[in-house]
Amino acid sequence: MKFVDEASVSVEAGKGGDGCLSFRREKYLEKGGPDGGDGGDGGNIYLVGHESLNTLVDFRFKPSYRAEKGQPGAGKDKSGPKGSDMYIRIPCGTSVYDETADILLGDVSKEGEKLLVALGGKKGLGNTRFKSSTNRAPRQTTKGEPGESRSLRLELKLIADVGLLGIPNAGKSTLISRVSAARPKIADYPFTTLVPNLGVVRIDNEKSFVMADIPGLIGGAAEGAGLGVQFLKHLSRTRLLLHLVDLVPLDESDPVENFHTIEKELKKYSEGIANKERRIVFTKADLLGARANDRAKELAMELGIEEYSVVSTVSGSGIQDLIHCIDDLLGHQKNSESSEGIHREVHEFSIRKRQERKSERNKRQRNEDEGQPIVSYEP
Ligand SMILES: Nc1nc2c(ncn2[C@@H]2O[C@H](COP(=O)(O)OP(=O)(O)OP(=O)(O)O)[C@@H](O)[C@H]2O)c(=O)[nH]1
Ligand SMILES: [Mg+2]
Repeated sequence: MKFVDEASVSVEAGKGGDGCLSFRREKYLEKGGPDGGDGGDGGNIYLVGHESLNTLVDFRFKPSYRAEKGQPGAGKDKSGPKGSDMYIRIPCGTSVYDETADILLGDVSKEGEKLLVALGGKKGLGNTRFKSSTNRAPRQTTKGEPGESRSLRLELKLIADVGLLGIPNAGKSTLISRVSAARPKIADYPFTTLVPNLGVVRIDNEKSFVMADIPGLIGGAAEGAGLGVQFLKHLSRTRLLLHLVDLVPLDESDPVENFHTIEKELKKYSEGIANKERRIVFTKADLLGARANDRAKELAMELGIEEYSVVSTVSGSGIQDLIHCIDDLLGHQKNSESSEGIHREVHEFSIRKRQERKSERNKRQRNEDEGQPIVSYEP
């Protein structure tokens, strides 16, 4: 399942209506006073949260929006009607950024929550407004102001209860395909998964949870190595992380080292995510047969952990136990962490990274302009 989770949208609020220049004309009244009405304000643009939506894909087909303009004023002191406000529906959980200024305008997280993204232009004033004791026949009016226009970037973080973590090839996609209807690509080479996958795991008729499979992480992921960092943000709203550790890595790497690599990246990326509750899941037990449990115990001791699961997605061993364990952990967990804080942290991290990349690009550009070789450049 391809999940579109970023979209660029341009919005332009309505222009304000112009003020009117008019004088009263009545029978027996040759020179009536001014009676030009004001224009109407331009329409605003709001984004509104809708629970029934879960993708930003529609914005790929309609990326620009314009609200109605205010109507001009008229004689007889008639004001022009205001332009109607425009409400654009977006999925709950969308973060809205001003793309040019690179600032977060807000998060829309609940059904019906509104976020003003473009303010309608102010109305123009009719000449009635300029009447004074010294000027009884003003010809002055003002024009309606243009509406605010912005380029927005929308980001939808996948809302999953459980996130899967692990190095490439750890068996994340195989696990989600075993326990849910998600059918991601599975293969014995690293970085098979390129986009996150979501799957609904059914426990019984009434209970289910959502699991997210993200691309594998490698050392340096927090600095942008591999596919890591752009997908770690998807874990910011999960309640539980499963850290999958391959008992028998294909590349003969050390499972303990692999475990620490991922943990280190999480800490570097966000304390909030690193502090989330984790369950360690040793995978591919079938490859060790009867020795799997002993090996898992050995590794757990080395890692200093007491609670863990051992599974094989090939034989199915340990899978049902794991699902019930997740159910327990989700059930027992109260909203202990402040997800607000985590979001802010993740957001600040992304901005810092973007700024670093931008200044690096500028530096390179300057070097190229000056015909100088780049002395040191770390991607
Ligand atoms: N024998 C055995 N092989 C497994 C098991 N789980 C996964 N595999 C194999 O391990 C390889 C990698 O599995 P994936 O599920 O693609 O791994 P991943 O963690 O999603 O990898 P990336 O998407 O690259 O990060 C595939 O060849 C799977 O068939 C298991 O329980 N037993
Ligand atoms: Mg995968």
